[in-house]
Amino acid sequence: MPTDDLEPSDPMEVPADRSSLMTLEQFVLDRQQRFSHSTGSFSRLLRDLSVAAKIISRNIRRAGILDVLGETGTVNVQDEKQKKLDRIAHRELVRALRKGGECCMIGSEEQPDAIPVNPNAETQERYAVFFDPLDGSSNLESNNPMGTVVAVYDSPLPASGRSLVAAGFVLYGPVTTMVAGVGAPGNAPIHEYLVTEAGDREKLERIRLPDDPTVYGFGGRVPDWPADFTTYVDEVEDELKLRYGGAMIADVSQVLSYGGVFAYPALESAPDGKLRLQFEGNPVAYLVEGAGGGSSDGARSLLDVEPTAIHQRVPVHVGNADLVDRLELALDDVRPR
Ligand code: AHM
Ligand code: MG
Repeated sequence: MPTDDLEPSDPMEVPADRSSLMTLEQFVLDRQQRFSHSTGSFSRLLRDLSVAAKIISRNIRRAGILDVLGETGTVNVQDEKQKKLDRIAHRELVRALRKGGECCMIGSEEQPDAIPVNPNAETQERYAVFFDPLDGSSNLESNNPMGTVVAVYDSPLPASGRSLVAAGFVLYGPVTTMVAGVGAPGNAPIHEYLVTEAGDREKLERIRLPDDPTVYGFGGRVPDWPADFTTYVDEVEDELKLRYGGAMIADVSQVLSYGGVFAYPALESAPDGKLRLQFEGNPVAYLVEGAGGGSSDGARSLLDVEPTAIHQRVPVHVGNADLVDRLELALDDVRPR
């Protein structure tokens, strides 16, 4: 056998056939031509987010050196201790979005109220953008992955998942990737990009959940799970293997790659669960449904949950459609919402 065959290929090498590759900007321009109420705003918006993601990624990678590990001594609106990197990520995203001028309102996990942006500016399209700047930041200490989650609404906040026009997440893992979609909720095509310092963001294949799911990951303490959810877990445990990392974005990314189900369910001690609808439940539902899967609060698609407050919590279940349907059947005891 020629030795060449044993050489690993250089992952940074551009394949000879570039036909399936395009930059993030090209992809968004292509999508928005088919999406009636849009011109160039998505392209600029995603470019701004990508710039912020690179700065956040750089800060995470240099966290030890730059003394940005640890807490700030403040708490956010949920009374959770803020880490320095939570604040840095929030600041960079707000800065990028203000500068870009495509949004009229910003919501953030780290901010109690929505922030109006350039209220007097006259632009054709103005979106409300809601983000969790650093999802899973408790993973910082243990050096596990974290993410940034972004929801772009064509409606004032709090907004329904049905008014999403784009959503995405950035995963700060061994490499930094962005998974994003643009278009009507429910079937927006979802793509993955490599976010590099050199500015290359090449499109990989359109993401579709594998038909044969293999992983599950559920948050919350087991004794705190309601009995009907535990019944569902018993079924799922027989079929799938447990992989739970404690950062929603990393756990959802596993489901997108391998197929399966992620949940942060209703708990006995917290009937609305832990995760937030506007900037966690809705964007991941948009992405997973766009990849051919399903989402549920226990009774309906997360995209159909009525928005009542900007920091409202919601039980989150996303994954292969069949696994989500079976979850809804198992939760026959769901409170009306
Ligand atoms: P955060 O937004 O404050 O980081 O909290 C959300 C995170 C999710 O990423 C993850 O699914 C969940 O909290 C993990 O919680 P737990 O530690 O209870 O498993
Ligand atoms: Mg979060």
